[in-house]
Amino acid sequence: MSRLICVSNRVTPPSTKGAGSQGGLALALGAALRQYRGIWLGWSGHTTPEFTGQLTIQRTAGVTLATVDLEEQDVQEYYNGYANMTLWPLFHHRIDLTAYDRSFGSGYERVNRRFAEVLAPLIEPDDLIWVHDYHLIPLARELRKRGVKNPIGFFLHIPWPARQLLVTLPRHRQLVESLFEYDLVGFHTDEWLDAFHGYVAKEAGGQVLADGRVRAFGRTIRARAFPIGIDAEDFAAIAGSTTAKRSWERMIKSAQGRAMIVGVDRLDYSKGLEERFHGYERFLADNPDLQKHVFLLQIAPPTREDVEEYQEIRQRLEALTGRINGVFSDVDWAPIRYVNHAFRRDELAGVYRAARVGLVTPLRDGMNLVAKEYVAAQDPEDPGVLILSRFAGAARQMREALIVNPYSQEDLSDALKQGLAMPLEERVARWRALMGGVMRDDVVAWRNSFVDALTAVREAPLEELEGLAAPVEPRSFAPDPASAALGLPS
Ligand code: GDG
Repeated sequence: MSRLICVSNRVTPPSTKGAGSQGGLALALGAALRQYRGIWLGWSGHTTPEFTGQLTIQRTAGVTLATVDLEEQDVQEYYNGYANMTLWPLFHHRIDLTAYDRSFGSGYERVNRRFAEVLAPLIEPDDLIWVHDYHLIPLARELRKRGVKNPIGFFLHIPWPARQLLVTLPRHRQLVESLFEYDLVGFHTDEWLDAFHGYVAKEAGGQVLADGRVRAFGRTIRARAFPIGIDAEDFAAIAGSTTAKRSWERMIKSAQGRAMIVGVDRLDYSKGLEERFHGYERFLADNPDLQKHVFLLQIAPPTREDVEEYQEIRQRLEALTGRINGVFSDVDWAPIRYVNHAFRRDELAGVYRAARVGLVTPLRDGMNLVAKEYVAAQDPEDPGVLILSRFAGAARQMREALIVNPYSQEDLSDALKQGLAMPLEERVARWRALMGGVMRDDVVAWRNSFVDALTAVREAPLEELEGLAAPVEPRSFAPDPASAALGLPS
């Protein structure tokens, strides 16, 4: 078996089970790499006055974690800047929040060079290299410049944007061109893949071939959808732990017979929290008889607190929670419990299990792992109902959820009413179908399918395949529903 070298902005030791809101990527990758031989490289989270490229090495369960410190300016320009103020909002279709500063772009390039500088000497001829997420798109180009010939794959954990929005990015061509230094590029869903194809065919003048290859900028790569899953077995085990049971009991006791609706999200504007609260408010107003029989528990640990938009959304949510609670509360009941800190994973599992409804309503989300965790934590005899935004990648797989348009308060209100009233038989039938998918398409299946596809690159280099497949032109591109929601032409 080849050694697998993973690179992502941050790394998390695979055994981490406790509190934290590291986010989906770090958790999933930690699980994917458990019991795997390889190296996982990333930023340490610390700064140093001057970049030295000195690696801190930690060995755990077969995986070598290698971390490097960055300079303060790197963190400002690459992480807070280009990654979180440019690419994140743009790829989530929030061009109103996107910063287009040149200094961010040059910091991003510099840090990608720095990652390549420290990584290149570690690479052995048989290694497979797997780069993760929008922080590191140009990394393969920098590695190729340093003579690395190994298969290199890239996985994007967030959506690929509609080309009409991507072109607002200065140097968008260079960014996409650098993706063509990879051998394999993966997305969560066909929808994000279609959007990528759209850019390639219509903006870059490239070709999308019938067998999954994509040709542009004088290079041919493979691009495919690899839907990520959770570590379902592990999560089910966590859900059965003593801590999870205690947390479940605590929730049931404090609910006092009321039905709990739960939301768990990093505090991020892409997660649709304000729209969710407005939808819930609408539900309360539409259903006065149900008001005191329900409550919403929203867990929203803050992230990226150095970025202004994240401070602002926190303030807005606090104000909104205060207003809704002020209007609807009684002396013995408040409609929203809003919690701003992270829980341990096992506690979270107990909270999910105690909730009659899991409310997952992002405005745009690569996949969304909370939806899958909610399902995995349910009691098979008395499962809750998942309400899921159609704009989460997960909606492509989790068809048995109640699928909603999170922009519509009425849609949310109707789905809450339907979910809370759903008979046991229907809840069980929907849950069984959802749980089958969560167990089958788990994080190990995701890792295996990506690594197999990357291994195949070595076995059948792309040059040898040249000319085997005819271009599929013109390709019909499925309209991106999020673009449609924004009124964009498809
Ligand atoms: C990115 C993409 C894609 C949340 N609060 C707590 C906590 N969490 C954990 C959840 C879940 C994770 O954070 C969030 O994962 P998501 O997938 O929902 O979202 P992102 O962080 O935005 O992840 C996303 C993912 O990458 C993987 O590719 O699905 O679309 O945006 O695991 O449980 N964990 C703990 N306490 C909390 O309070 N312990």
